[in-house]
Amino acid sequence: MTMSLTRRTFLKGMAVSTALLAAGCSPKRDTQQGPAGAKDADKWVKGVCRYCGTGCGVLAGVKAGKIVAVKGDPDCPVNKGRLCIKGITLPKIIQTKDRCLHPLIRKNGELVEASWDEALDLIVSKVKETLASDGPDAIGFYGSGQTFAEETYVAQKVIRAGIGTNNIDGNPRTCMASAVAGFVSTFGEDEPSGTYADIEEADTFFLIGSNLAEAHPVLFSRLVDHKNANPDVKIIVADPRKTRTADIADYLLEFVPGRDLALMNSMAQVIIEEGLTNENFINTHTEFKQGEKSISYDEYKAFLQAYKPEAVAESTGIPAETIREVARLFAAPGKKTMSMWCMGLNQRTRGVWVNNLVHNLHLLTGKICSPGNSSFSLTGQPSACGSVRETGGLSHILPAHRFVANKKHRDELAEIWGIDPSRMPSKPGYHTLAMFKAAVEGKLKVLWVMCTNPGQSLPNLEYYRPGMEKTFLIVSETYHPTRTSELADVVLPAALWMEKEGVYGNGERRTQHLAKAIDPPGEARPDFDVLVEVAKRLGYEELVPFKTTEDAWKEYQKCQEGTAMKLASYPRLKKEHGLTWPVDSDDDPGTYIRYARPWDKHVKEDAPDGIEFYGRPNGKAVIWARPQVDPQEMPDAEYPFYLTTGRILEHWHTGTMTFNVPELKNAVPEMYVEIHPEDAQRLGIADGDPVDVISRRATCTLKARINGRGQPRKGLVYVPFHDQVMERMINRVLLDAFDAGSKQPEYKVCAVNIQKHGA
Ligand SMILES: Nc1nc2c(c(=O)[nH]1)N[C@H]1C(S)=C(S)[C@@H](COP(=O)(O)OP(=O)(O)OC[C@H]3O[C@@H](n4cnc5c(=O)[nH]c(N)nc54)[C@H](O)[C@@H]3O)O[C@H]1N2
Ligand SMILES: Nc1nc2c(c(=O)[nH]1)N[C@H]1C(S)=C(S)[C@@H](COP(=O)(O)OP(=O)(O)OC[C@H]3O[C@@H](n4cnc5c(=O)[nH]c(N)nc54)[C@H](O)[C@@H]3O)O[C@H]1N2
Ligand code: SF4
Ligand SMILES: [Mo]
Repeated sequence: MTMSLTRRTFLKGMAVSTALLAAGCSPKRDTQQGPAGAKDADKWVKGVCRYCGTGCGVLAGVKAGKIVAVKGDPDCPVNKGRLCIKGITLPKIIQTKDRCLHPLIRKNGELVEASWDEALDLIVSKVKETLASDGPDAIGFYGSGQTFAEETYVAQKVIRAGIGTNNIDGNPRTCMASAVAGFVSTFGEDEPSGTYADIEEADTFFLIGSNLAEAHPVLFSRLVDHKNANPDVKIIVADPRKTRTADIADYLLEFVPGRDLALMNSMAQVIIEEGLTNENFINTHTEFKQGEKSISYDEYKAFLQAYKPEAVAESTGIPAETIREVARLFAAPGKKTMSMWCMGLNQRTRGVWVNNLVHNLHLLTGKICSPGNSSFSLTGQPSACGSVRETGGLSHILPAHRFVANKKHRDELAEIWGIDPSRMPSKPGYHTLAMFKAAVEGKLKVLWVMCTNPGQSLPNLEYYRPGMEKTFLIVSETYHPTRTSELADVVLPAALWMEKEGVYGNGERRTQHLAKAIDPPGEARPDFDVLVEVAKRLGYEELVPFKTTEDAWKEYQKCQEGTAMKLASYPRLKKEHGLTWPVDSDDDPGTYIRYARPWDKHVKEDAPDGIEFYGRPNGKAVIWARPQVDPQEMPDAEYPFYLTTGRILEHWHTGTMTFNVPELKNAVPEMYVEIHPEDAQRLGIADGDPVDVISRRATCTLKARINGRGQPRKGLVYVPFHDQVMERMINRVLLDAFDAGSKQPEYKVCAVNIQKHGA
């Protein structure tokens, strides 16, 4: 090895280590991280990190009824012992001064302490009264990708078969709905074909609309390790903002927000024009569609002619030659390509279409359904997949990937549940924004919110918050006050992470069990127990014959029979470190790659190339012709900037947990607005100056951040949405447009003006 090579390798190693530290991860995989308390623990209880959809396995160290330390589970294949800064500091979310310890009910305008009996009686009488006066559709449940699967399973069963409405939705609507609709419209079934194991197999990575370094830090660390060990690995990052993820990029496409459709159509055009397609794969495993109708391959090619790189260079802000280079890299013969994306694509009025376009690139090149070839939608919450997409926790879906609109599916469930099919409501319920709008309009009289904080996380809050105040609002929460519990009529104190037993399902189809390690404080109770008790008090005993979460799991497993979404049993989940479904028998090790043999046994034995997209009637995936359509609200003379919002490493959503951890709070005590240096200079704004961010809906005042960890392109500003202080709650400023197909809100693009505060 020459000197210069050694030096180059050393420098590269330095760069990736720095990237790792920026992600808050230890660079060494096998380090048994854990705070000082680790040596005091009497026992270690197996669980999963409370935060992101990565789904890192954890071991919680317990002493005298308290969690004294957390370390990464070395046997969990997701993280192999590694954790990020949020995972390491988990014990500190438990004992805090704002834990909600007793039920509260609103009396004379004030929330006052009450007994559980009093609180539950009030809920039951209100529900019965509303059923009599307004019928079942005046009642709704808004859940979360952070509950356990058993909790949402019970909630949706009681809402549907008990109350008699499909008005159950949840925050995954704000997060994953476009990914779900993207998978279903392309492959006929939800959830990705590959798993995280593809990271170590791939040669090329296409990260679009994902800030992996801050939002999925341990996956980022796996990618960094892989690139470190294989210097030829190439990474393309497409984001209108230079983020920490860009630190490891070979290509950075800092394009105009909302122009992903044009960008990916252009890549597809280059791939076809330059003969980089896999024609055998296209002919055998795909078909083409545009809108409602089928089209030919030639018609698709003709459609793409408008997206030649030269034609979209200006509107996307990416030079034509760069588009060609990344398309060639993506499609390079003999190389394996993995795409990963998250909210930059999903949270858009064309979220479904833009998901389709990533799948298109994989289908055109045949880079899917084999190790390292993966069209992988990253999941945000720890159990958005496991607890909501799989259990039927949205208004249009039923357990095990069934659909409300499908009578056969409804009848199957009625049979499993032992109820008359007429008790299964057939009308799809309110999606998230429709549900909160119905509250504003006085049509929704009772709303139960569990494990989510819509009073802070919905868009256009000035419009929706009064509706939450007006409706009879029940809030199941671990902390009080929050921006939602402050609006409640009843607050039910919830047991938190590791204070209850249940199952999470992460973004790679991995189902993992969390054991109970400690008792909840005060009178806090697991959400599962509360749901079961309320159902009983409402007279639906026969729907909830569950003493434990395992009882509910067993019934839920019955719903999975005959589908390809088969999950492992409790005894196995307790013993093993997560299993990726389908898990078809008690000795099945789980499925690495779906739709492909030898891994997926649901594929016909004689399927050509061992591949079958069995979710589709003809076994073929769809390549969609989807045109560029701009976001709903574009900058104009009065509101000349694009605003986008998102996350930072240290904080989790509405901050209820992470602002309780001193290390995380002190790292970033308040949110800010990132501005491009030229824009700032033109407006006389210096780093740290207070800046008004003004939209048609509201104004926030935040400190300017220039050349910070995220650097937006010119004409774009960025605000993380974690702040709880009203003047800095950016969701007041956001517009509530949503995708017509997925109903997911467009959190990622709206128009604002900015000015120095007081100027
Ligand atoms: N630290 C931390 N981690 C988290 C969370 C958290 O709150 N904190 N939340 C979890 C959850 S629920 C989720 S959903 C995930 C979200 O994970 P990510 O989606 O990775 O995070 P975001 O910051 O919301 O957005 C990602 C990027 O989208 C970019 N973007 C904006 N507009 C566009 C556009 O038009 N096109 C493209 N391509 N990109 C655009 C933004 O600049 C941003 O860098 O994170 C999960 N992990
Ligand atoms: N501006 C902007 N807004 C966004 C987004 C964005 O990118 N930009 N992203 C959207 C996305 S992707 C998401 S996922 C949502 C997330 O938005 P939310 O779900 O509203 O945010 P969280 O802070 O995760 O809320 C979870 C709540 O559950 C409580 N909790 C914790 N554990 C338990 C438990 O076991 N039981 C109960 N009952 N409560 C518990 C926590 O204290 C917390 O208040 O935000 C959406 N809003
Ligand atoms: S990467 Fe996500 S799941 Fe893993 S420790 Fe960090 S927050 Fe937890
Ligand atoms: Mo999310």
